[in-house]
Order: sequence, then structure tokens, then C-alpha cells
Amino acid sequence: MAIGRRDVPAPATPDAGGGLLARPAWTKGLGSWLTTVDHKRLGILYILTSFTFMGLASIEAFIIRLQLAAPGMELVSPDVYNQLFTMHGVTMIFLAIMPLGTGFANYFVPLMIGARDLAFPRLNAFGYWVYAFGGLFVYSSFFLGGAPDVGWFAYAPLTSLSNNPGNGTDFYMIGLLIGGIGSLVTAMNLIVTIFSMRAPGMTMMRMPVFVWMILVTSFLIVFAFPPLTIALTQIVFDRTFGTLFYVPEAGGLPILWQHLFWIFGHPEVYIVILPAFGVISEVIPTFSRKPIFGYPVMILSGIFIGFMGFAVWSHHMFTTGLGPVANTAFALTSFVIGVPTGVKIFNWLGTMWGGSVRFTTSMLYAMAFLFMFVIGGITGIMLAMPPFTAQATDSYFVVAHFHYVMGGGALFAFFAGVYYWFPKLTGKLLPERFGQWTFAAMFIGFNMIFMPQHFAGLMGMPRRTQTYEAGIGLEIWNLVSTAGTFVMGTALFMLLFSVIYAFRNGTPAGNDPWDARTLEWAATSPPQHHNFDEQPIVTDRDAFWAQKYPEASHGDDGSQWEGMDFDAHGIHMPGQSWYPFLLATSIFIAGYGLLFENWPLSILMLVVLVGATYGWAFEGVGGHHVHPDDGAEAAGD
Ligand code: HEM
Ligand SMILES: [Cu+2]
Repeated sequence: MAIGRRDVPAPATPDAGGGLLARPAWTKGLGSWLTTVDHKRLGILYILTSFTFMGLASIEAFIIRLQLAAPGMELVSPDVYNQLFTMHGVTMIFLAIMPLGTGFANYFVPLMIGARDLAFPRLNAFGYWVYAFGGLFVYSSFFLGGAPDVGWFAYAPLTSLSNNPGNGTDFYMIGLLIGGIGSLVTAMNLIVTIFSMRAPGMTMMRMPVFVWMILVTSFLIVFAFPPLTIALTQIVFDRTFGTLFYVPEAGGLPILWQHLFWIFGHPEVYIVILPAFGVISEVIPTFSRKPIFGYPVMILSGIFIGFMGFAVWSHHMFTTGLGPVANTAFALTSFVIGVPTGVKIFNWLGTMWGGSVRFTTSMLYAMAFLFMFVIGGITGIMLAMPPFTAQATDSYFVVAHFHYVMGGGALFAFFAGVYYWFPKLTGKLLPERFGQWTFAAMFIGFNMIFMPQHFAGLMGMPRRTQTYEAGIGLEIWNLVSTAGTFVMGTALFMLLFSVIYAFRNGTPAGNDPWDARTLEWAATSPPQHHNFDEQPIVTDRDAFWAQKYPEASHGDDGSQWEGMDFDAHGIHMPGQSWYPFLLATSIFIAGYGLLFENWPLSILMLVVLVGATYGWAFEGVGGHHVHPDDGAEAAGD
């Protein structure tokens, strides 16, 4: 079944445009998905792809934990172990959690701001395909000589050709370069969309908090990815063309990698967490039946976190010998960034305070997020103290810290989002009672896995080691931690089962099952292809709530828009296209050309790339108009 493509007949004649390949007009089947430019379909593709990668990363984590269940286990060799934790980290960060935020943004930003699509629909498709191919590229390393094994931050000079002769490191570098293109173009697309495609009356300070957080995140991506791109390119050059950027014997500077990586890497953790903050800021008001507490402060602290995210990177380098002045400066900035984060926590609590709280599954995940994110935040402040980090760095204490932030934080927030928005995506409700059992298992399992790691870490257990000594008190913590993976694993299967079950047999949800506040709930479930029959007019923050309960609204009456016909010529919907997929494919294959130093293949792909770009540029406007009043669509006018 084609989600979000209901009751829209195919255009009478497809618009061929002026390009090399005709614009396709399929509405069903594989071709329709490969050529789609619909933000809802791409959102679904993002969400499904990132959950697939999350499944792979969870399997890797499970093997890691089995290996660590007791001292002296020999389930996997040290070599394979290195590949497993590297791939687990890379996958979770770059291929699972981050694109999950992009997926929600893709699907919901246009709906929430009352738009019909993103500003550049073909660019959006291109971003998705490049991301998916980047992930495939990294994973193909398992079959082509071994996966990356240098940790998710791939410190130099571990990555030099002499230290790491296999192909794994190249797969990491080139794979992230490919995927990074997708993140960058999609971020720019979202920025333009949010700035220029809001519904009449939706001022910046009336935007849903989720949209604001996506805006801040997109700016972070635009500024954080270039340093990473430079660093990755330098390593590719070092390894492929014999440059000496990171070769110490030749005067290269391995520490430069750490600076470039973390000036990207710290903003990256906010790129992961800010969309999660956005989800929480929609879920908590809806299930508390109150507007978000302190909206302007919420927005400002999000922006402030975004700025400060670029001023704390060296807290990842306290033990590299930067000296006391630099360490003190970065300790202070890291303390400061805790303030706006704390403000947000209090604002979420303030939203619940005095509200009529409904403990739905979604709300339970949101509350668990608050609890576990605070734990991760507290250990974060501890690690912001250089003397403390000197003791705890590279230990399981750090592993526990960032899993509370990324797993208990971001992941649980996205689970809240799944339960909240699944009815909008599919028109079906996820089973509530079963969902609450699932939640309980997830919560218990997660804390069983990661709480003991604090103690193991403080007792001196280093991270990234394949085994540990018996008789120094580490056994019990590791055993509990491994037992926890069985509980959380069961919960993940229960979640998967509920999603499949609800998709087939779920109770119909209706348009607005939660009595929610924002515009996506004004659309049908799933939304029609063109989202809204009539251009929504926004009169207040929480635009849909103001429509439903005008007596509770302090906004304007929308009279300045009266008599304006926003869709006088029908709703223009963008046409499908082959070029985004083709362009992404050429980059994907060119990656192998570069990696295996197969220059004819690389040049061939460069030609395809230029050709596809040319075809894209001259493809013509395309698309068709929808006239919801008379239920007919006119093609290409
Ligand atoms: C499904 C539950 C999860 C389990 C059981 C798990 C388990 C682990 C374990 C045991 C390690 C340490 C390996 C070592 O140092 O030897 C690890 C590392 C890591 N995990 Fe997870 N994890 C989970 C979820 C996540 C999530 C949701 C994220 C991020 C979004 C994440 C990101 C990372 C990263 C970045 C590393 C560091 C890899 C490295 O040292 O290079 N994990 N995980
Ligand atoms: Cu950081």
C-alpha cells in the first residue's frame, strides 16, 4: 500500500519536461519509490532505513555484550571486536539516530508549518539516496576485506596506511564523505523551507518547538560538517596519494585530527539531541493539555545550545596535554552549556506542572527521557572537570555517560515520537496496553545495561577492550549489563511486533487521536499527497489548538488573510524524477572507484555525475496541479 498517496489519481499525462529522462509518473511499485520526491514518502524511507541500521547496530552491541558477559570469553577475536564496536558506534550515530531525526523532520516540518513539501523536493530525494548509499558503502566493508576498526572517532595516526593497511579505514573515510553530502544538502533544504514556506500567519515565534529545533540543528549541520569533510579528505589523501597531513615523522600533526573531528563531533551530539528535544516539546504539551511552558525561553536556550556547541570541543581532549589554560577554558564553556539545557528540563517539568497529564506510552517515553537525560547530563558535568576526566577517560564510565545521553535521551525521545506520530503516518493506533509493557521492559533493560557500567568504569574497566581481568570486582557489573541486553532486546522485538501488528490490524486513529496542538493533526491520517486541501491560516502559536478552541486563543483573528485565494490556480505538486537517484548512484560507485584506486571507473562515474547534474538542471519545472474542490487533477499546467 502506498502510504500518504491515497485518493490522488495519477496525472492525465506525465510532464516530460526538457530533460534526458522523462519524468516518471508511477504512483505504485518500486519505480515510484526510487523516483519519489514526496517529503512524506522520503520521511518514511528515512525512518525505515534508520531503524534497519539501528537493528544492525543492536546486533553488534549484543555480540559485544555477550563477549563481555564474563572474563576470558572467546566469542570474538580482538580484531573482530574492534570492528564491532567501531561499526556499532558509527552506525548508531551516523546511520541510525541522526537520520531518524532527519526522517521525522522530513515528514513533519512541512505539515507543521502548513506547507505542501520541502523547498527543493528533488534535492530532498538526493539527500536520502546519498545517505542510504553511504550506509551501504560502509557496511559493504564486511564483505570487502574487513570493517573499520579504529573507533567511531578514528584518531590519527591510528588511521595511517602504515598503522592500518587494510581497507576498513578507507571505507570509514569515504563512506562518511558520501553520507555527509546528504546531511548537508538536506539541512540547507530544511533551512530554506522553514524560512520561506510557512503558512500565512505563522511567524517565527508561532512555529512549533520541533520546527525550531530542526532549524537550529540544520544550521549546526551546515557549520559542523565542513571541518569533518576537510579532515576526512586529508586522510583519504594521506592514504591514497601519499600526502603527509597526519604523518608525525614528516612533520604532520595527528592532534589536528582531534581538533577537526571534535569541532564537528561535539556539535554532532547536539545534532542528535536537539531534534529529540523537539519531539519531547510536542509530546509533553499534548499529553499535559497545556501549551509549552516558557516558549521564548525554550527557543532561546535551543539557539544558545547551538552556539555554545561550537565552543566546547576540547573537553574531549583534556588528557592530550593542551595545558591548564585551555583545559580551564573548555571546562568553563562546558559548564555554561549545562545552563540552557537545565532551563529546558525545568520548562518541560513546568509544562507538566498543573496539567491534566495522560500517561500514554508516548508520554511514558518522554518522562523516561527526562529522567535518563538528567543522569547523562550530570555525569557530563562531572566529565567536564579535567581532573575527573583524567581519571575516567577511556573507561566504561564514559560509555555509560554517553549512552544515557544518546540512548536514554535521544533514542527514548524518538520512541516517544514513534508512539505519538505513528497514527498520523499510518492512520492506525499502536496498541497502548502492550506499548506500556514494552516501555517497562525497555526502561528496565536499558538501565540494567548501562547503570552498572558507571561502577565498572570507576573501578577502572577500560572501554574498547575485548576482555577484562577476573577477580578485581568487575564480574557482577558486566554480568548484569549483559543480562540487560536480553531484556532490552525483548523490548525491541515487542516494539517491532507492535508496529507490524498495528500497521495490519491497528484500530483506526482518526485525524486527531490525541487532541493535539499542531497543524499536522489538521491533515488526514495518513495525510493526502498534497497535505491540505485548503491552505491553513495560522492565527496563534499551537495553530491547530487555536482552530479547535478559539476561546483559548490570544492570537489574531486571521482577518488580514480574508478573501485571499492561496490556491487560485490549484495546488502545484512537484513531479517525480530519476536524476536524484542517478546522481547518488554515481557518487556511490565513484566511492568504490576511489577506494580501489580504479581510475577508469572513477572517471566514468564522474561523467555520469556531470551528465545527471546537467539533466537535473534542465529537466524543467514539471509537476501537476491538484484541484481539491472538484477532485480532479490537471497535468503539467
Ligand atoms: C541498543 C542498546 C545499546 C547497547 C547494548 C550498546 C552497547 C555498547 C557497548 C557495550 C559499547 C562499548 C564497546 C567498547 O567500548 O568496547 C558501545 C559503544 C558505543 N555506543 Fe552503544 N549500545 C547501545 C545503544 C547505542 C546508541 C543508541 C548509541 C548512539 C546513538 C550508541 C553509541 C555508541 C558509541 C558512539 C559507542 C562508542 C564506540 C567507540 O568506542 O568507538 N550506542 N555500545
Ligand atoms: Cu562534547
